[in-house]
Amino acid sequence: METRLILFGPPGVGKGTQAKLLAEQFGIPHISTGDILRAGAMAGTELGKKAKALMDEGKLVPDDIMVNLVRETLASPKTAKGFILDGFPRTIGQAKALSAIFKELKITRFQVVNFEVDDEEIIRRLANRLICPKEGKIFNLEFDAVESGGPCPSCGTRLIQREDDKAETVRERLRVYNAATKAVIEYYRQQGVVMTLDGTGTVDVVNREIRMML
Ligand code: G5P
Ligand code: MG
Repeated sequence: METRLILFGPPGVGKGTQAKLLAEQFGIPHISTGDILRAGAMAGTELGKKAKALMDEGKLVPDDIMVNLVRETLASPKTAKGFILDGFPRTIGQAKALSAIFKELKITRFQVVNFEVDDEEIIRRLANRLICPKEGKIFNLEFDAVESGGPCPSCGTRLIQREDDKAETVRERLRVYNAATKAVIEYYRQQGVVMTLDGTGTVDVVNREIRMML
């Protein structure tokens, strides 16, 4: 049976970390709209340049751009066995557009995993996050053996902090989440597809909990 998941929640709750693990465990693609935009920004594409300016300020990229990007990605045969959507949808407009895309693709079964972590912990996690700019791997200074500017344990590339993980940008991202994104969960609650999860454990504990819920 296909596994189709939407990982939902504020910045820093662990969507990317769990999406990467689950993608490996289930052998299905991880579709992170943030990763796609960051890759475009690194490659210097038109979309990437436009998105980077907004991302660096903690603002959302316009719905039409995001919807086209996700429509194209989901239409790929690689998603035949399922997929893990991470960071999309993020507005009611995107959620409605995704329903239309699912209809076009005859997708009727999917689940939304709603991560909950309090703001204080989110701010702490993002202040301690490092990423590998090459592979997008995610680390944390508190529990991974990494240091800022040090090598990625898997490929040796110099680890960096995300531009939008500066304290003031994190505050703006949380504001945008509360203003524009949070309400999306109600849209899915009405469809009876939401599983809410306490995201405050360790990465392994959260991973086990998600797999038990599915
Ligand atoms: P992104 O890239 O989608 P956000 O803000 O949704 O960014 P973010 O920051 O990537 O989410 P995350 O993926 O939820 O957070 O968290 P993570 O990276 O896995 O983990 C964060 C830290 O916590 C890491 O250090 C990790 O090691 C640690 N951690 C993870 N899990 C656990 C755990 O279980 N326990 C503990 N103790 N620690 C853990 O979007 C970026 C920007 O792109 C644009 C917007 O500008 C957005 O701001 N964008 C869109 N715009 C419009 N519409 C869309 N759909 C868009 N998508 C992206
Ligand atoms: Mg992420």
